[in-house]
Amino acid sequence: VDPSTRPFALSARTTEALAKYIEAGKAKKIVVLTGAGISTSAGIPDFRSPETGLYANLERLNLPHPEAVFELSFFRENPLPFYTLAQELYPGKYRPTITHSFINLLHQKGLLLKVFSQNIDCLEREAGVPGDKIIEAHGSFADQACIDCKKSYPKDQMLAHIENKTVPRCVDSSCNGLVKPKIVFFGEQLPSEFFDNRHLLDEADLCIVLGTSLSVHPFASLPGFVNESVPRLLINMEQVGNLGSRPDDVLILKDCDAGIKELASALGWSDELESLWAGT
Ligand code: CNA
Repeated sequence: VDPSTRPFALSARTTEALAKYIEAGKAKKIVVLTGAGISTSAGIPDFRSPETGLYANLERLNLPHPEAVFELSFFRENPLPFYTLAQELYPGKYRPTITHSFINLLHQKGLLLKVFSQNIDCLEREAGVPGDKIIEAHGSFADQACIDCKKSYPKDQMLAHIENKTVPRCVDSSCNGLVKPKIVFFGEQLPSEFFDNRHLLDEADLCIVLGTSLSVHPFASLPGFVNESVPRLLINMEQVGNLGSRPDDVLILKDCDAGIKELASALGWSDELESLWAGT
């Protein structure tokens, strides 16, 4: 197709064409959707990558099936596997990746509308993205409560339990329920801010999907809310969801950090990005 007559937002389905779209000031409300794949290079395993993913390495926890570690019914019976994992995943141990810094760079340039993250590692925040720009769709370790009476549990005591891989119990001894960080388990409702902000996908003038298998609902439905005429970029090891099905979808099927560096280079932002990342 002759680029000048291509009746779509992008002149071609390439990184360069997308960079031109951004440089032309057409992307000022960017929504970024992230998953575990943006944190693997920080040293945090994802769930589903064969061999390296958590699900492939959970035998040692003696689970009936890998997902059980994030199921409330299993947690009630045996909370220890979750606390073993929590000790590994707990925020503060890992450095944000250059991909996380790119999200912060979008924010600093005033182009980031919102980032919806499925991750519980808080690395978007640690990269410098302000809290009000982040929707932690699957909750976070920021808060914790009893799963029965819902009473809040002190942070310092929680930290001690996480560090020792022991199981905290409700502050109310007559309840004695199990305490769990407010990360969303399978079957649990997502935080209300997820639903309150979902409409932003419809306002976006660019959607960037990074490092997710898009296999967990309702998060997986978010790219579908993006306007048909708005470009969507996927940077992931594999094609996921229906990304690629629209004329303005751009797919960079490789490592997130490599794909992000490619995009930053096309935008002339490489030095800025590297120095932002160096400061994390
Ligand atoms: P997932 O289902 O494990 O999928 C990860 C996706 O990323 C896959 O498509 C991989 O091919 C891809 N991928 C892995 N590494 C890279 C890389 N370096 N570059 C590009 N692509 C890569 O993870 P999702 O996030 O989609 O699943 C949702 C779950 C995973 C959420 O509920 C998270 O809470 C949960 N999780 C979070 C973390 C974390 O906080 N870092 C870690 C593990 C799991």
